Amino acid sequence: MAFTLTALPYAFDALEPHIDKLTMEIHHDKHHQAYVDNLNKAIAGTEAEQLSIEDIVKNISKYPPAVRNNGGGHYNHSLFWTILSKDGGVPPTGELATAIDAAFGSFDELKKKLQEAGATRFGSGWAWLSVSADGKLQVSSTPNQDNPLFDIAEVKGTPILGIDVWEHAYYLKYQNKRPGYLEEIFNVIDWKKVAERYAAAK
Ligand code: MN3
Repeated sequence: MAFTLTALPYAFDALEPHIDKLTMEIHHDKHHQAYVDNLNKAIAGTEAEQLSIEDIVKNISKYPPAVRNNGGGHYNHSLFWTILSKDGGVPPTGELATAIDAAFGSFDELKKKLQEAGATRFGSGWAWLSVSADGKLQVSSTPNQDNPLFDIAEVKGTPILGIDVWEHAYYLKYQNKRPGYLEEIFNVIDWKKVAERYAAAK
């Protein structure tokens, strides 16, 4: 069973002006599609064809680099699209807000840590908010298309928010100004979706 690319849950221009339409089109239709296609090629004829993407990335050390790069790419982008929304930008409430305050002191501190994780990731990668095995919130970053579910991740956990800091995620609008992108994206992060993922993960 081959993996397929799911349509974006909103229009390409839904996140304007914070994330521009052309970036969303190329990012979803070209970059994510390529991860899906190359993942399918990499696992063709192997047992991995029967597995979910979660089961593949959780045991990523068993697989060759093409599965690591493209399986990670497929998982990460599938998560990324769902935690963005034109109605985003409203800080979390309820259980997630309480957990953020307990772990980081305040929402603003969490935001600062995520921006720092994204800004200091050299080259391409992701900034993450994840839930550890013992239920704690943690911020980390990974190179390339790695993620906290990987059995070889430095900081392991269940990702509930991922911020793509590859240049393809922001270069058309922000050029070399990654910190500008990392400020603006907070206007479209859907913390209700992150809270749903938190409730399921902890
Ligand atoms: Mn990307």
